[in-house]
Amino acid sequence: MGDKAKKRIFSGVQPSGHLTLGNYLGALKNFAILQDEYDCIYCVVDLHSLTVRQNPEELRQRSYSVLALYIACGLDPEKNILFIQSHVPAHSELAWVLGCYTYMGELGRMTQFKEKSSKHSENINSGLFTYPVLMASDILLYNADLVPVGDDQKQHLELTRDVAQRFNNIYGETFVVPEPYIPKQGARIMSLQDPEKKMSKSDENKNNFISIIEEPNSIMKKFKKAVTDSGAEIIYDEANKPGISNLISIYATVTGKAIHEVEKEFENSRYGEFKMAVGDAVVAKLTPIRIKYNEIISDKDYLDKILRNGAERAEEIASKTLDEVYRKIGLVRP
Ligand code: ATP
Ligand code: LTN
Repeated sequence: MGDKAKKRIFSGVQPSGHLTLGNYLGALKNFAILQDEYDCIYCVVDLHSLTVRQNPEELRQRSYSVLALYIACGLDPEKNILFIQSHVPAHSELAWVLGCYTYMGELGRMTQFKEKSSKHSENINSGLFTYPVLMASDILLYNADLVPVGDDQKQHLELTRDVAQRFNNIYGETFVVPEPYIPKQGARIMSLQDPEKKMSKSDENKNNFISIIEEPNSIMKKFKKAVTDSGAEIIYDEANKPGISNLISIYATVTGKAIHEVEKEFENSRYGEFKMAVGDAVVAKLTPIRIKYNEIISDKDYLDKILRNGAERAEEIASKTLDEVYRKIGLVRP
């Protein structure tokens, strides 16, 4: 385990679609908040997105798009390591090793695997099954102390911890056992049309999600159409009012207010008015990000330079961990 002055953070986002308000509130917003206090590594996990069939040209474009969004959301490329997973081969290499320390039973219990297998029943590939092993490799290669993610990734983090502990028990202290960092608010933003389901960037119904770079008119239309519940009160009740509760969560997280403050603020309002207030707050939050994104997305030289630098810095850390692992398990080193 290397010497680290600051605690280290690692997280990643798949380039599997346009990043959503859920990705922003559950993950990216916190990435930016944590960058001063921690030594941060943020990755575009392109290999993970191959578990679902991708259009090659779109995938390439989206990988740049995630990087540009990292920067547009406030991540400083000098301060943080920003890179693409496939640029550092140690991720795939460690994944093979860790796969030999992960049980089929553990992987079969993963909710994301079950959900994605039923959604893509025509393509239940082995990558979908071993996905969490690659994720564990991402995190453990950098000896991350903390992993900021949305609520849906909690189970994968637990598996990562189990694999790290298992390896450490056999071979002696090798990996830092990471902790999840899941925000109190915004960790599980739900779909606008189907609030029982999480907002997901790969949803085929575009009315279900708000993209981070969506135009204000379109954002307002989607909030206007968002599903609400029976009754007229604006109160937080996930079980009986999933639609309104989701909108309250969004408004609270975007404005930094507590749920009870939001309920109070809108106690005399109708659903329609409240939906427009949520839309306005989201537009206000996302507009500067969209403007910054549009400024940098076409500057491929700038983005490529960041990627080269990021991969170099990531590689330096990752190759040391991989070498230590190879030695400990008994591989002959060249
Ligand atoms: P996909 O639809 O392709 O599975 P996704 O939208 O779930 O993608 P990921 O790339 O898997 O997004 O996730 C990036 C980060 O955003 C993760 O930390 C994840 O937990 C978080 N996240 C994803 N969806 C939400 C959501 N609806 N609410 C809060 N956080 C979320
Ligand atoms: N599995 C995550 C994306 C991801 C990740 C990671 C997150 C891949 N590797 C490492 C944190 C740390 C997802 O589906 N959201």
